[in-house]
Amino acid sequence: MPELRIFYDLLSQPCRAVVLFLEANKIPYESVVISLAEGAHMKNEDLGKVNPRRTIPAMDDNGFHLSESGAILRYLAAKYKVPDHWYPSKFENRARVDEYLEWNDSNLRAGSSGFFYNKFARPKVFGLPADLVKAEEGKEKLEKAITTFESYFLSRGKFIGGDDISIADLKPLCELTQISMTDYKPYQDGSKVDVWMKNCKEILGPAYDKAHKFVNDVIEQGLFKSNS
Ligand SMILES: N[C@@H](CCC(=O)N[C@@H](CS)C(=O)NCC(=O)O)C(=O)O
Repeated sequence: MPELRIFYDLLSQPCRAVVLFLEANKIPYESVVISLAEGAHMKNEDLGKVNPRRTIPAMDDNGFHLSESGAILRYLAAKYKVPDHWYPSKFENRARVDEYLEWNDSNLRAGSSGFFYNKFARPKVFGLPADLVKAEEGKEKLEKAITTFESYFLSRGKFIGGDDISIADLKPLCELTQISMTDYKPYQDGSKVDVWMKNCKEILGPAYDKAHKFVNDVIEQGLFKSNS
């Protein structure tokens, strides 16, 4: 049994980012699946010990407990000595990755999760009324974030850190795959962000498919289409 335990739900964007990284680097881990829809994050005793704030992803590495996907990704990249491009040792390149990770949660994630949670997850996952005002605010924030993402964060090459994929790419990728479950597409076919997504998917290959099994099933079922 691997000593690394990861608490996650593939419905969650930051959880998928961590699972993607583990799968892409073939790092062995024990899955502890926490169903957000069933409120398991509030009840699971082990999760309460590993992360008293009860958010996922959370990690238990042989007694070392960590939450926050960005911190978990940096920790795993350092501990497992993965190829350098994931979290570059050259400090300028690493700073670019960190710059994105600092920006993501209050911009691109705030927009995408604000839209998705209020319009789709509340009614279709949690049995709560949709909040369309907050969903609209999320959508506006997401569109603004995508403009910045393209003009600034994707200005240095194929990926955020330059020509190679890094942990920074995994977070926005999973935010935008969340939106791909809906009938709203916040960017044009062939746009910079669209091409970047295709490049990420291509390079991640089977790891992408494994982490996105839930997303791909939902797309097939049309669960998060506005009129379903
Ligand atoms: N900034 C955190 C966000 C974690 C987060 O919000 N996770 C959600 C699922 S996407 C969660 O655990 N929600 C349950 C809750 O907040 O009670 C990260 O990147 O790990």
